[in-house]
Amino acid sequence: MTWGVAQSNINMTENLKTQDADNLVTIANQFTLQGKVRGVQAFGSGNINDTFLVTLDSPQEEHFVLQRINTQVFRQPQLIMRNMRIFTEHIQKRLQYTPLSRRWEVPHVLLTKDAQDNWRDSDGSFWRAISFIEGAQSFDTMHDKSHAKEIGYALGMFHNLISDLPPEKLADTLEGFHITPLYLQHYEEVLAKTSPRQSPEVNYCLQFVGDRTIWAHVLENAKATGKLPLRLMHGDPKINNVMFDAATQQAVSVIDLDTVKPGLVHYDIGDCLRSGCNPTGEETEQWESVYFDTDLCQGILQGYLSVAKAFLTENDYAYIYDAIRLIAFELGLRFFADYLAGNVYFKVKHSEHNLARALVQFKLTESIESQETTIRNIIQDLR
Ligand code: GN1
Ligand code: MG
Repeated sequence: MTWGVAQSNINMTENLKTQDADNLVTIANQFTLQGKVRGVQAFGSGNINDTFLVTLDSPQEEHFVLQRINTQVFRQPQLIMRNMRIFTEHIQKRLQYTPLSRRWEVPHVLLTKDAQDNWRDSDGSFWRAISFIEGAQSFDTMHDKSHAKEIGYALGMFHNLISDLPPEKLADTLEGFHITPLYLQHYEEVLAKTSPRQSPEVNYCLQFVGDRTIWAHVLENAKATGKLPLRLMHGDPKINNVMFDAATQQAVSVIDLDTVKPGLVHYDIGDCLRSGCNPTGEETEQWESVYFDTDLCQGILQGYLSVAKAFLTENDYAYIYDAIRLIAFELGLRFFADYLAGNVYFKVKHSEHNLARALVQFKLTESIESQETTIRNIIQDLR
């Protein structure tokens, strides 16, 4: 799946029951300040929130993105909106004073007719609207090395543009997010309450996690001992959250900004690489053929460092390999724990979906581990 209207075959309100579609139009209308809503369609492939693309008949604004925030996950959705307004305004100002020589866009929050940044429907659902990056699209898997460099550039540019905003200006919108020891603790609690159906796949996962519990503290230890500083991060810079200009094929935006908050840039570097260097994609069912492509890794890091070198320290480089390995492992652990818990966090299409996703990430972790020297050399050569 891709984000971007250029590629999608828009059949207005397709897949939505008539009543839902009417409701969605009513909700979209709250955020429509000019023109009329022509249609609302399900959009994207997010695992947490529900996302829709609204099409307007206004020449000034053709589309916007409408989302229902999953408040089981984001308990204080108003903090997301506050954060988003703070950092998007910060970036806009920076770009105004020091314009870039190429296209770069930052999605912005759209207000309701009452100038609010969210709207609660009669069920209490939390709705918000974000501007749409027109003439752009995203991809679930990497095409080639130049695509990889652009992905890296986009993450570096995103980090660069928020690097002078003090981390404490933003709230923690999702406590424990990317704190691997807390995911381990949760996993152990879930395990204590369940007796998973035995299978070679489940046993593989149990063993895989068990063998890595001590090492899994690596980034949190580095944070606690001051080796890695708290900075602002994106939180979810996976490959399909980078938008590409449909004509130039250059990266033009990083979207999905709900988890921009204080953290480690290493979580982002790890997440970007674990998603970008897995040529089969994270939803593949062929988990046995999953591998980590070091050529794409070189491309992403080259693109990233072309923008991020300015703010990285010696220690930052020293932990990049661990970050790549850890975030792949951590996502596998999160999927596996959710499978054991009965699929309560990530949306699933079938009951074994999270197990399949966990196997993909663990296989990827194995591939990263088996290429440690190559990956460390790539990092060393780019410094
Ligand atoms: C979730 O909802 P989505 O797809 O943007 C998750 C990320 C995972 C990702 C894996 C808040 O993101 O951490 O990396 O799934 N987001 C949250 O695809 O947990
Ligand atoms: Mg996300």
